Amino acid sequence: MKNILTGTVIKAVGGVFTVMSGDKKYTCFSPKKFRYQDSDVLVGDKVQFEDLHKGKGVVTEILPRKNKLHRPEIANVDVCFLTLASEPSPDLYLADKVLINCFQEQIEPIILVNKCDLPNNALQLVQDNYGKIATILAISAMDDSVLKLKEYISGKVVCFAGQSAVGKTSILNALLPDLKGQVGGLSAKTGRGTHTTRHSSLHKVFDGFVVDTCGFSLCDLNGIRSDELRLYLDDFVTISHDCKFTSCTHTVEPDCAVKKAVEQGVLCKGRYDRYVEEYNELKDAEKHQY
Ligand SMILES: Nc1nc2c(ncn2[C@@H]2O[C@H](COP(=O)(O)OP(=O)(O)O)[C@@H](O)[C@H]2O)c(=O)[nH]1
Ligand SMILES: [Mg+2]
Ligand SMILES: [Zn+2]
Repeated sequence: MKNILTGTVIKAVGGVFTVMSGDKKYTCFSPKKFRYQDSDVLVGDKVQFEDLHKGKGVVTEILPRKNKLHRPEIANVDVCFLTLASEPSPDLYLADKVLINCFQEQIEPIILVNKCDLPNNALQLVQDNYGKIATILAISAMDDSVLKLKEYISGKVVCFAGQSAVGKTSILNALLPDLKGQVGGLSAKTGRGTHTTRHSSLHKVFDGFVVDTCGFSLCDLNGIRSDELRLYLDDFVTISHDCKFTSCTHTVEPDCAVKKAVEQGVLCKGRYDRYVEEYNELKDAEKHQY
């Protein structure tokens, strides 16, 4: 009788996969057939594997993926910690893009306002802009407020996103003291282990997994058309049921509930203005395509 187990791929180097099942790690190989499909085993994959002996195994099946990020190449991301701080001041255009991509990939965004040990004027700004569409946590990588992240990591696969120098690597190091001990900390430049591998891995934290490389592909808008951008903004979608036209882009149309909400101060004006800018940018790009 074969002993088939289920686990999560936490590391992939040169065709050798580390699979975590319960609290045990297995060194697994994947049969050649997976390599010729576009479905080679990825970090984050939930797989079935045959337990051979002495912690070795062979992958027998890749379970269906919920999503797949390209940079880093990771499957099944559940949560994104979008990290902001008052210094450097928040790039809300970037934050908008990350939130749109999260919505598209079915990733739950949690906004971390980091560096709250310092005087902080970012929290209010972030609440005004995103309070209706994401959970916002005030933290500092320098104290034990990172423990607040426990309930959001537990049982999930979590990646970080956000602009440079907001403290992503510092928070990771606070969550991963073992990793710090093992590899001398993560490089501030790349967010990767300083002398381990070039590949992204999952690290067990609080009964969940954290990706050690920032989710760069969440930072660009790819393949979203101007006329569907509005569908990725949850707060706009809710309000838009009262727009006169169901296809209202909330820009030039009359009787637009979104524009009305902005005038009444119900919807953040900055957020709306950025939407119009992003909408026009996408529209311009589409014009140049044909
Ligand atoms: N005061 C304070 N400084 C922080 C905090 N988190 C990060 N930093 C500092 O901010 C700088 C950038 O941090 P880093 O983790 O490299 O940011 P990353 O580029 O987002 O990975 C470093 O000098 C950190 O020491 C924090 O919570 N409080
Ligand atoms: Mg970093
Ligand atoms: Zn409208």
